Amino acid sequence: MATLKILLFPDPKLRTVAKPVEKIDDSIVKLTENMLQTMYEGSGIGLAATQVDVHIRVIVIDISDEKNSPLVLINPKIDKIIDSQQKSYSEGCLSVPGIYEELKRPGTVEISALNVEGNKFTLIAEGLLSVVIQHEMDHLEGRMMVDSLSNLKREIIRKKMIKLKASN
Ligand code: GNR
Ligand code: NI
Repeated sequence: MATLKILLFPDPKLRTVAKPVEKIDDSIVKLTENMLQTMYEGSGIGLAATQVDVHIRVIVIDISDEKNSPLVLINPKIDKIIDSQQKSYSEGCLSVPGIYEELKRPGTVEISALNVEGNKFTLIAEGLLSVVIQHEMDHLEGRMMVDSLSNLKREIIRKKMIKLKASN
């Protein structure tokens, strides 16, 4: 396994729209393993392939405290918004380290995806899981947490991230 480099905002590659996975082969399995390792190493609870500069529709998630419940979603879709009432959550992002922003999203959603064996599954996500899945699916569309902020706030964050990159 390998740790992958995470792209940082405002890297324009984070704006790439990811393509569907057509065939789940060894390279996809290996990618999911490396993404999980990268996520755990960064103390994240989710990671989209976009963030490691691979522009296909793959996300990994683990919201468990023990970090022993990895979830892989390939070609994820929101089938149904079950509770459209927007819920607010303080979100972080490994591509915008150290920044937390309150974002509103639908509370409960029904998701379908393929697992790493290529089998379709559905799940009803609520609470933190729902937030993280929606956050990761935004990455696959080239959208980011900072997009809904004011231009001023986004500009402050952009400058912070450029300084952070220069100091690394
Ligand atoms: O680690 C992460 N924590 C988090 C907290 C609240 C809402 C969303 C997230 S996802 C984030 C990891 C990440 O950047 N995924 O793209
Ligand atoms: Ni993120």
